[in-house]
Amino acid sequence: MKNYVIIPTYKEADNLKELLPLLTKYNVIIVDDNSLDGTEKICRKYKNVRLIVRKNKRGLASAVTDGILSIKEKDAKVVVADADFEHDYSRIGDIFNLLDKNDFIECVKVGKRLWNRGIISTAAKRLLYMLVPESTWLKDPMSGFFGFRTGSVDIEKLKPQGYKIMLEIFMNLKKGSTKAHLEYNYGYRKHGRSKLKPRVIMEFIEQVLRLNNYRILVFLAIGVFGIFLNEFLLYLFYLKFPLFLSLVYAIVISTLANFLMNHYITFKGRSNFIPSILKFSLVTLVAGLINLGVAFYLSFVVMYLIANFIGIVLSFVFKYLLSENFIWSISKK
Ligand SMILES: Nc1nc2c(ncn2[C@@H]2O[C@H](COP(=O)(O)OP(=O)(O)OP(=O)(O)O)[C@@H](O)[C@H]2O)c(=O)[nH]1
Ligand SMILES: [Mg+2]
Repeated sequence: MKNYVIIPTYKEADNLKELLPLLTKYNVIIVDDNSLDGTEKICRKYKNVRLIVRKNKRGLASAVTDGILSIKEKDAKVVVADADFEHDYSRIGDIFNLLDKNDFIECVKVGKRLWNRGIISTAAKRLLYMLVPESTWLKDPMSGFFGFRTGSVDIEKLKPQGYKIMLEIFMNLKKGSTKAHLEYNYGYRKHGRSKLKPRVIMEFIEQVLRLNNYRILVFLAIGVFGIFLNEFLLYLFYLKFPLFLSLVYAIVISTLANFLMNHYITFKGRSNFIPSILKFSLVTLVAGLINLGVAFYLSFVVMYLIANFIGIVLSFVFKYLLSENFIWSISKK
């Protein structure tokens, strides 16, 4: 099976000068976004390097995707790495070896990071893990150093957006794909500057919502619908029954409707009915107590309606996160 090393570049000529001599035994694909810094001249010196220059496109993830699409073989082994020496190129051979028996290899960095980037990426990682539980297999989901077999990925489903192409490829692995981790020593950028812009944070949030299949929005819509259903039922019951009983009926039925809709729509096929409804009842109770506690406590500080609203928002977040990771949790292999 053929091996390829794909490296996306933007203004990395100085790094490429030092990097390409280290990679002469591999088929290298450089996907450059028209850097005009001498990248072309350097690449032309190497017979094993194929250079793709993109004139009208920018973006790391789409560059890697274009590199993958340029591979003609049905199944090939691919390693993706940055050009700036943060990744350990001496491990590329190990990744290719691991790809003999695995479809996907995540390279996990060990070593220090700048503290502020550490905080941002830890927060991003937490958000991702909570909203996209499948991704928790990845130890370093923001990484751009990984390997995979092209035959094990639904390439046509990739939506290259922003920076996180490994995550995108991981989420589009075919069923039954085998995977492994490999640790490497994290290095520091040799030349030039990071191309990371604040915009990537927004792009990342968009990508997380998409990988979450917008379940959080469906969950929210079902919740809002439940409020109206509750009011409507209360109106109907109160025509016939005393208020307290009508309230109990309306609450019980709208809560049950909420469960059914989330079970059969938002988290369809994720877990069995009985355990889900038992866990749901427990979580609903605790969420109610959170709403009550927060609203009551905060009412000493702010207006009671605002206090209640904050309580509602917090109990929503609590209930959503537990829905995703407890009530309808997926089995993680
Ligand atoms: N083709 C292409 N490559 C890019 C683009 N943005 C970044 N790259 C390349 O992708 C790799 C990673 O970019 P960096 O800017 O180092 O990003 P990072 O490593 O995630 O962030 P730092 O930790 O700040 O270095 C480098 O080889 C870049 O040249 C782009 O828009 N197009
Ligand atoms: Mg970098």
